[in-house]
Amino acid sequence: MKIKKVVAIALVAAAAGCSCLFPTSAAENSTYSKSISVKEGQVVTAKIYVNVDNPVSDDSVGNLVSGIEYGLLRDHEALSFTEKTLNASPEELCPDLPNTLINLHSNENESLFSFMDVANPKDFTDLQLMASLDFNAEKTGITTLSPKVRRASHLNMAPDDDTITDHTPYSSINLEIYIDGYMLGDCDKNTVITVSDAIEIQKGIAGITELDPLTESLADTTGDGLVTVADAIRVQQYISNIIGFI
Ligand SMILES: [Ca+2]
Ligand SMILES: [Ca+2]
Repeated sequence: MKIKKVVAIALVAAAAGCSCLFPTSAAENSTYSKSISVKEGQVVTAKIYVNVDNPVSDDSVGNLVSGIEYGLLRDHEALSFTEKTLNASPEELCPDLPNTLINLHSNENESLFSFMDVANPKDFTDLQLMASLDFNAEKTGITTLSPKVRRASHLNMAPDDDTITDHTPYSSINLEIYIDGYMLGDCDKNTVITVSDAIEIQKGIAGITELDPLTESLADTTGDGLVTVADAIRVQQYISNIIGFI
């Protein structure tokens, strides 16, 4: 009932014309997976980013998205929520989203978020920070975080059409990982990723420097439990904008 009412109000100002076009192509990564190697006692921060490309050519809708459901899958025996994250408000967990409109449901391994604001749809063309979550590493080893967009949608604005058009195939989701406050790959811990981080990794591989446990975790950008040249290459790819996330 609430959705229909909002649409009725919106229709007064909306341009006429059908907006109920169907997607014709799809982005590839509405699911994503990232492995990291952590040591017991480290704090892992996972920042979830989502964007939704413009799937609709009708200007009356544009790229405004009214709702997104997204989740993060993890092994709860390896990564447990910190007290800070457990006690955080939705506004603190999802600082870039319109307030009061986020629901968070969590079971053992999955946290599911839903953002819905039919009255104030939001442009998700650029990456948006959807949540920042802190975890305690409960054991040493490789663990995997898998975020997923379950649904991204807008309300159609055409007369007699208050259905929801699915944008999910056009959405992409990514993770930015921090360990003990340092971004994955930031091996010299100066809060920026530069070529000197790749050099630190290469020095470690060559035995010129010994990597301490935190640096070892930060250096393993591929998340396979080993520090190799592939990790340095990943840092260089990030610096060169070949990849958007380490
Ligand atoms: Ca750095
Ligand atoms: Ca590695």
